[in-house]
Amino acid sequence: MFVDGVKIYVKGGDGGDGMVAFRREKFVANGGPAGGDGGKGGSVVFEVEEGLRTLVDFRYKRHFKGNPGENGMSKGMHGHGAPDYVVPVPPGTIVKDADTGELLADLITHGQRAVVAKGGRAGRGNRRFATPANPAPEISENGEPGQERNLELELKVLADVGLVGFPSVGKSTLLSVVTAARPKIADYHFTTLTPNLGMVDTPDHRSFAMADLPGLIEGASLGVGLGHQFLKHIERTRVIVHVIDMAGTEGRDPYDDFLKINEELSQYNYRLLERPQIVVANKMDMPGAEENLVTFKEQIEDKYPVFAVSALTKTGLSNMLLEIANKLETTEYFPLNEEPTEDQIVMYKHEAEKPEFEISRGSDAVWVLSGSEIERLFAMTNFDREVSVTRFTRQLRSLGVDQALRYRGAKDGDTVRIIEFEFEFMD
Ligand SMILES: Nc1nc2c(ncn2[C@@H]2O[C@H](COP(=O)(O)OP(=O)(O)OP(=O)(O)O)[C@@H](O)[C@H]2O)c(=O)[nH]1
Ligand SMILES: [Mg+2]
Repeated sequence: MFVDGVKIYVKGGDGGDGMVAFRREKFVANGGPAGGDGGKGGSVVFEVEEGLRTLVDFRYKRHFKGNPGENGMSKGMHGHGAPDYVVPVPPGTIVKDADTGELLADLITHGQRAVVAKGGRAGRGNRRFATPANPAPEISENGEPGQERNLELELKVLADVGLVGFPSVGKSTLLSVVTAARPKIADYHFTTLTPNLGMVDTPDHRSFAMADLPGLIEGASLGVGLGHQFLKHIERTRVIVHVIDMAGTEGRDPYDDFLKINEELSQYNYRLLERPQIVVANKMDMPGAEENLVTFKEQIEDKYPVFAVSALTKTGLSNMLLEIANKLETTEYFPLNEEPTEDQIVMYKHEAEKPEFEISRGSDAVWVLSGSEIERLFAMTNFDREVSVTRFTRQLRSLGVDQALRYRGAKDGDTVRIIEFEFEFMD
């Protein structure tokens, strides 16, 4: 688990002021009160958007103010209330009052909402203050100021993928080249003492959280090295990425490494071996690695997919990431027996950009495209005219949508949906 935290300021919109006004009619000496009420101020509301994975947007924008309600008007007209200011947050966002520490909301499921700063109530116009004793009051109310608060947002996410392997095989290096995380990298054992977490964005725009777990050694299940502490982290990940130094830099045999680590995993919890495992043959840039890989593949037979990469020269990474994302899509979450402890929480700063679009599968097996850029283009297209439809499909292609759909397995004739518009996928 990692925590991403930010502090922000929120303020609900002020309520609109009520008005003091009187009717002016011909031949009526003293018209009655006619000042309308103000409108209510807009609240600041957080809403879970499941496509979001980080709080990175809040690093750039830290002030959120609801719009004020309109003031009341003469002739008894009320001011309009301001709409709520809805701010999307990722699932797993915990909202606390930064000054009191009070927990305000724990936002988990898509669409879940929390009002974090209430808009002010509207002020009443003088019409509301008329009584038999005072039929022409000159008073009105001002709108209530919106609620104001400093908030602390935290995001708690579990790693989807854990990198396991002997010390110094390049787990942290690998994490550093596929995410924005900057873990410590060095040529001595146990460089990593607590897991670092990064967000991966695959070439076809899927994302998942990856952790570089501390190195395992023989006997870890008995507590040797950093032992149990580390195996506990692995229990929390859905897919195991087993990193192997294919060059045998430290004189060990790669296949022997593979067996030993898996033995430790199964000693700790035999069910860990039921988890999908992807083997990453790292350090392929080193002499001897190619020959070792040939032997290794014969030994491992076809039991696990093997990806030959070099974290150092950044080769072979795309296919590896696509396979991990595929495995994640077909793997359930594993129930945890206990709450994570403090030592499993590490800070993580992520500056990656949001993908331009996302592809998901609707319950009716239709491919669903979403994302602000696609939705903007969609909104600007007049679907009554064929030329503009053609232009739209061209725009999608240039965003890489066609290619990504094909990657995900879309076939000619499949239905693709954007908002409520559906079309047929064709190469
Ligand atoms: N030649 C080569 N060296 C690599 C590669 N990947 C990592 N290294 C080097 O291997 C050493 C160990 O890398 P780390 O990423 O710290 O290894 P680790 O698996 O995280 O190690 P621990 O945290 O100690 O378990 C460093 O000196 C890296 O520069 C690679 O693909 N090729
Ligand atoms: Mg490391």
